[in-house]
Amino acid sequence: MPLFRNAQFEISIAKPSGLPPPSGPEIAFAGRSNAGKSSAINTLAGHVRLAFVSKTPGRTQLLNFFRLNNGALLVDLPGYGYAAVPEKVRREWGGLIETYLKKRESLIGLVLIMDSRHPLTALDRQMINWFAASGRPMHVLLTKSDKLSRGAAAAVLQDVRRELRPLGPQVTVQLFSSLKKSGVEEAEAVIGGWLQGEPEPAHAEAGDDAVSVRREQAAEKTKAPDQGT
Ligand SMILES: Nc1nc2c(ncn2[C@@H]2O[C@H](COP(=O)(O)OP(=O)(O)OP(=O)(O)O)[C@@H](O)[C@H]2O)c(=O)[nH]1
Ligand SMILES: [Mg+2]
Repeated sequence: MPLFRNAQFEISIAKPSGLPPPSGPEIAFAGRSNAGKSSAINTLAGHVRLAFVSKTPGRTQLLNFFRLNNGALLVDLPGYGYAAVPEKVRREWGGLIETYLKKRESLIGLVLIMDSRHPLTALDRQMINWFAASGRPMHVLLTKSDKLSRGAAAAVLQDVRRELRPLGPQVTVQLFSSLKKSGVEEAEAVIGGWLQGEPEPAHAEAGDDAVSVRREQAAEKTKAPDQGT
């Protein structure tokens, strides 16, 4: 069974105080508004309308949690960088995203979505550098690759990989298209690897054991410098 099949909507939250107690490893999807985060979640899940997709930027205004078969959660974050959102709302979202990414002990990795036609904006770079410093893995999906020629897409992939290489091997990059459903297996392999971690033989089998081990590891990792700031 592919990792993301049968993902189920679990909860939406509007404020950090609404965060449910951790109940499984979480993988967040972040990126500029309209980059294609919700579409990527739907594509990975093989489900047309799991996460809400819209032509109007700023559609996802809440943190939306989707539960996978193996107990892990995907978290669709509101997009950043959407200028038309009133300043007050933007600050609230920013606060919500930042609090979640900084404090959530069950967050084991970040999927960062960038439109392959406009990668590495200033806000993307901020997010990438800030999150990479937490030591947790990050996988970049250069999405909407269907809008580029093969050659242009390959060039973008190479450029972004080269730019991010100094951040180390925990930052990985691939092309993705929700329209063409391309890149799904590669993304599943990377995210599946995070969920399995580097299991010790005693915990090698999938299921609750692997998940709780992973959660403990995630909790360990977040005791890094970020905590308490
Ligand atoms: N051609 C193409 N269009 C895409 C792709 N992914 C997303 N889109 C389109 O881009 C628009 C935004 O997609 P969403 O998935 O809602 O983007 P989002 O990042 O979740 O946006 P916010 O929730 O507003 O931050 C929609 O019109 C999608 O149909 C893709 O891979 N290819
Ligand atoms: Mg969205």
